[in-house]
Amino acid sequence: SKYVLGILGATGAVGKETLDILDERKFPLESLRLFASKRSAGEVLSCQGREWKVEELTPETSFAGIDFALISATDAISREYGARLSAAGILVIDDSGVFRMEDDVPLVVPEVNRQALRSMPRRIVSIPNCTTTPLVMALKPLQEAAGIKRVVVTTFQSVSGTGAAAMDELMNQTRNLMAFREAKAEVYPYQIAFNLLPHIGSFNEGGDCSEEIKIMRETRKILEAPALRLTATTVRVPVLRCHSEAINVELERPLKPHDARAALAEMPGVLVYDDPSKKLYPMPLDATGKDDVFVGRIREDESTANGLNLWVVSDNLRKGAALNAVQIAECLTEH
Ligand code: 2RA
Repeated sequence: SKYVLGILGATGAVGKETLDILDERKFPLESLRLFASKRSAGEVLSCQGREWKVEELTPETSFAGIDFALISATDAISREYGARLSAAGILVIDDSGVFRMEDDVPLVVPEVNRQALRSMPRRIVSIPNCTTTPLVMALKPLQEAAGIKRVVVTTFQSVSGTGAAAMDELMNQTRNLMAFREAKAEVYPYQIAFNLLPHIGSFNEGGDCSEEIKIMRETRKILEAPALRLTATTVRVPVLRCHSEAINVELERPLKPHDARAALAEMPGVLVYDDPSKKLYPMPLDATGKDDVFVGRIREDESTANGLNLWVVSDNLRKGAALNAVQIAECLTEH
């Protein structure tokens, strides 16, 4: 059978990636309804060889006939329309953080915890933050092979995580600096070109930022490990696409790098890309546009018992958002 999909936030970076992925994966589409703000309404986007006109999302919009709604817009849109659409019997796949930590909303990466899709009392399923997904994709096989005691992760997040305006800001600042002109910072608090910002989201009184809190809470929920000891530092870097993560894991039982590499290689959706002797390690330029989570620099951490270091790179617009959402829709349409 075929399905009617609604995409809220269709003209954003994730929305456009979603259309490409629906095309590539030949998702069984009966039709599409694309929604965006007034500013983008009227745009025509193509998917599966057909043209689709973007509609303005308004409180009067009728969603009749839609089977699945993919939301990747603002938290306010997710809060208002996620509730409204699911109440209308539409299955909502939400990319925001609004519902992720609710007990009656599954938080899903299909390769890691697809079983969580069995219970969706509110007809809402959340996809994780784009830094959480690659982390749990790498941790799951290690958790199964040797148990996990503690994780320390530092992220290097591209500006596409903030959106198209941030990508423009990085490019414009770089051009201006190359021409010895002033580089204005509007999207970010400071210049991002040739700089690093250890600040994503908002700070709490303890000095953690909301992006770090999200990674810690979401990872524990997805791995069903509420007591997992985990700490994160999130950094915005002057890269256009892909998030990278330096991950240090303290396992419960011994696991040699060779065996860790084998466990990771067996994980669907993970590509082990790791041969320092040939200068082979994951980089954003390798993972951009790709579906896999790239894992490399797998090596023992001799500073602790059963310690392991690894380096993970994944496309934050694809597996970090759009691909994960489409894969969930595929899971829900399989009979
Ligand atoms: C970011 N993870 O990178 C957040 C939202 N995509 O900005």
